[in-house]
Amino acid sequence: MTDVTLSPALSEAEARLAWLRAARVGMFVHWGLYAQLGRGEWAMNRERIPVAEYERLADTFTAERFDADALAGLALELGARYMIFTTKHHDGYCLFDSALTDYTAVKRGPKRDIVGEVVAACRKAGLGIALYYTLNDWHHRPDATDALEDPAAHEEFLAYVHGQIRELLTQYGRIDTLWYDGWWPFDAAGWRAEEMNAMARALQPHLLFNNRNCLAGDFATPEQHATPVPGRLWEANFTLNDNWGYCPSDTNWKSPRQVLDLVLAAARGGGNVVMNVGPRGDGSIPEIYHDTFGEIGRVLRANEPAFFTPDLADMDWINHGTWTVCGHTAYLHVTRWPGETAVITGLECRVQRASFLAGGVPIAFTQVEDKLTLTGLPAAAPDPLDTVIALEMDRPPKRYLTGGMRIPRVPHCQYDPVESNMVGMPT
Ligand code: H79
Repeated sequence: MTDVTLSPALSEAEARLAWLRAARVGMFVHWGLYAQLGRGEWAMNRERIPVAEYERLADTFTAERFDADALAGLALELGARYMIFTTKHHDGYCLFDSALTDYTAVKRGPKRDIVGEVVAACRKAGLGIALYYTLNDWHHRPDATDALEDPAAHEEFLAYVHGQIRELLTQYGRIDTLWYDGWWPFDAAGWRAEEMNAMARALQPHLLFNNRNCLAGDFATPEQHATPVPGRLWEANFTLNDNWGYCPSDTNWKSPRQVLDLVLAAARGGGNVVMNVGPRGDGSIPEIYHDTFGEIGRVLRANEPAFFTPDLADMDWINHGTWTVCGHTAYLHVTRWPGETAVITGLECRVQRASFLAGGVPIAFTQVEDKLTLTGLPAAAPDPLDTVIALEMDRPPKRYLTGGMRIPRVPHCQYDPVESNMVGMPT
């Protein structure tokens, strides 16, 4: 049998992917003409705004308060290691300089190369750079499906899309990731996606691709959910409210606790999480992003090893929160502070040392068989969002799946997840 881990092609792909695997957190930015309408990034489509009418938004798009350095600063506040920026969303307006259209921020509107500014700011801040580029385009080809019956139109559209990808990868120096979106009018053959990726990688050999041009790419992109994809790097992307583009009526903001839970889900399951920011039409950033992202970044910075873990964590059923795992250490993320005593049961490993990760102060404990009791803890949570306790074990941390109520001598059903109806469950 061939050992695939030794295949040079695979190790080359893994080497390319290493920085993204280690990054854990990214920040998405959705900004374009739609931000002026303030009804999300799909307004043109959902409201059937005619192209000629929508286009006029380019003339009032001044970017007066758009500051790429402020955006990069926000990413650092979040603890993000990279930024994904919308160079063009489905509305077709390009925030980069393109020789293939006049519908760009350089020629119409602010008369600035916004993508150039963002790339420079990310580079200065030490952030990885991912360029979001939608293939579908409601401006250039409002109904792309008609191209399927018109080979010449299809060719013209593909030349436009491939040509713009070439521009993005030649005009701004090193780009780390190409983040496709808007694949649905065509399949991989319809986009000539193999050729697209080959051209892109020839231009920038280290470049990573997502999976949204109908090819597998280097990583999966679950949208608005953090479902691990076994055996692959996955990067889950989320809005902070329910819209990617600016939408002031949408006040369904996630709390810092909810965002932290997403980061923890990623850290437990070998994935990344990307949080979106939707600046206002003038480019300014609503304060709530600073407030929420700042809380997350504070916790990440204080507990780095507990979030940048390479190992998958097992069963998540701990009274006081959850854990992440690195080698023989379990990082107990206490998100529900129990007071002076904390109990964890079901351990199939022995604790050798317990301490607060931030500051390193040791914690007294006893362990009887599977049951660990931490004592002498402060009455109130040192950090109410997440206090991390490092538990150093004698082997890789493992818990029994039923949470340690008992170690059964006979097989029985697992309690998580409970089926909606109990049909098929062992009795
Ligand atoms: O940029 C953000 C969204 O605007 C974009 N991806 C994130 C990062 C996105 N665009 N579309 N989608 C996500 C999924 C939309 C799918 C559907 Fe449809 C829209 C299903 C039904 C309407 C398009 C048209 C696909 C099928 C029919």
